[in-house]
Amino acid sequence: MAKYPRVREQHIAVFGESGSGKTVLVSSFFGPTQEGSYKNDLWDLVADDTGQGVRLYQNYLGMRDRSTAPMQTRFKATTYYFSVKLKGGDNDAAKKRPFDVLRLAWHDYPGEWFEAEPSSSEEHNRRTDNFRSLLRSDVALLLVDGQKLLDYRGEEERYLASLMANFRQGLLRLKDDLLKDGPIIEFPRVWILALSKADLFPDWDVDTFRDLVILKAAEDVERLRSTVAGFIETPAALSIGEDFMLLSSAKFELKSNGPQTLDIDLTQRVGLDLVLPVASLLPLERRVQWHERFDIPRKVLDSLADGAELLAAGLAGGKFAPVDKFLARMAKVDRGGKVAAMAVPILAKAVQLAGPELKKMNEQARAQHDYLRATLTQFKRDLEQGVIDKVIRNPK
Ligand SMILES: Nc1nc2c(ncn2[C@@H]2O[C@H](COP(=O)(O)OP(=O)(O)OP(=O)(O)O)[C@@H](O)[C@H]2O)c(=O)[nH]1
Ligand SMILES: [Mg+2]
Repeated sequence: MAKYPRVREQHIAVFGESGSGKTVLVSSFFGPTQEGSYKNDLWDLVADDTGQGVRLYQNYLGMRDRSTAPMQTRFKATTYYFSVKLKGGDNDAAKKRPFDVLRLAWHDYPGEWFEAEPSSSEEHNRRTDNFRSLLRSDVALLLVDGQKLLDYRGEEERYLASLMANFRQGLLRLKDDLLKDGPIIEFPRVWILALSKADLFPDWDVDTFRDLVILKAAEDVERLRSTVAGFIETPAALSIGEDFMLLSSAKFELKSNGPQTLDIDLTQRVGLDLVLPVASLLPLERRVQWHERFDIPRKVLDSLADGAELLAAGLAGGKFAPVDKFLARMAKVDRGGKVAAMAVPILAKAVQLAGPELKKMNEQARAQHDYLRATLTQFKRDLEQGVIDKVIRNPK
């Protein structure tokens, strides 16, 4: 018998220099879901570690009610575990679903890593160990600090070049230790360039940001890409500099009447609702695209979006007849060839769902109280909307 609740875990790594907005981001992601007035008809978000959850909510309340941003956490690596708990635990649809909880592990890396050499060999070892824990992430967000872009207005290439070089250096310092056993199979393979503090650029969309990066820093991004490619097995399966998004945790505004005070409007967020969809669905989509384009060794496919079959089954559900049979076989632990071969068309179909057909499936799933499918189709709709609104851009 399977254990209940069945949990599917997804990791996301957030990289950014000190002050680029990582801690505010995770606080603003979580905080609103803890407000008394928060409503979500499909799932509840909880922090697996109560103390962590309280601290994040405190950060959020500090911003909301006192206009103070959280303390910087420059030297501290933290992994936050959140669980998206699907509603409707004991209905019929729930009994058939492949999982009940989608757990998000959010790795918040200290800015200092990318700026300074480790001060001792213990510090070096600590960094290496911490870095190992993020290798399970499929997606990494690379933050480009909007405030720095403003500070370097007109010569953004200087900031962007140093940012990319710092990321490269941060990785290269760990390379020998990480590659002791040869190229790494499981490694983040989708690196999204994300503009943090996008509220500082009210008239930008994701294309404005992308054009700036390409115009001013294409070579630096390419250098970072080839550095990362040097870490991994099957380097063709790697996207860096292809996905872009805008992020803003709140609208931060200086009030200039009287003594200068900060106004933080947390109702005006950008891109945060895309974090769950990006973490859960983007690896699945990329896996299908890469699989269609070139031969990827099985071990790499399996490590990329591991458990993608379950997600695809949750997404496409009973609409595609093979799914039930497929899940039954999965349950019998046929991890070999046959199940994988069956999975390909299911994955492809799940990924292709779009537009009116996707909308219809989402409405049906809601009507049938099939909360898993409703949630996953909603995530897919959110991604679609993010593209339409030009908050996120993915390669075709
Ligand atoms: N305009 C604007 N400012 C922001 C936003 N998010 C963060 N900031 C500002 O940036 C400062 C630093 O944010 P943090 O989240 O603490 O930065 P961090 O990346 O965690 O930095 P370290 O902990 O040093 O690694 C905050 O105190 C805010 O003043 C945002 O979305 N918009
Ligand atoms: Mg921080």
